[in-house]
Amino acid sequence: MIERTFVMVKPDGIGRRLLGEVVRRYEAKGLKLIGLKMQVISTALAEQHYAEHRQKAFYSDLVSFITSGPSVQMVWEGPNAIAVIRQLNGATDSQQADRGTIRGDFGMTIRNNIVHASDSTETARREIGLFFDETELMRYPMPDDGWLGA
Ligand code: 3AN
Repeated sequence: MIERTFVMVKPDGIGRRLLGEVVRRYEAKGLKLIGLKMQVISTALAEQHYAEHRQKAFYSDLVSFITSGPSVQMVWEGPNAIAVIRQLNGATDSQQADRGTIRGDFGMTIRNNIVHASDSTETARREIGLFFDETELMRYPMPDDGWLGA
């Protein structure tokens, strides 16, 4: 099934100049970029984004980290894009993440783990809606749409 998923390159990823590396990996895999923006996200937006973690001990740290500098928000599209991108990102704890994944190759901690990506169709819909208007999402053909099943 063709899915859309929300990805954020967090302030540590931007600060370490890893944006291009993240985008390159998703593009090389065959995913399609349909939305892109950069901003320092507000505390209010960060709290909405991480609402499911409100009760967790690391919540306030998480909100202050994600708002600490510029981050890049993206929407990617493709067959099973949600699972495919989570696989490319690797396990949440960068030290446990497999080598060959973004977190496994570039991360050392659970908080500074470079990227965020939606974990289900429901989350993807919610997160895309928080950061993008439908008019900001591009519809355009790719040469390989047919044989990718897209
Ligand atoms: P994922 O981003 O892999 O879906 P979640 O949703 O379990 O992971 O966690 C959301 C974010 O919270 C993670 N990306 C990570 O930055 C942060 N986080 C998770 N667990 C911890 C922890 N024990 N200490 C600090 N930050 C954490």
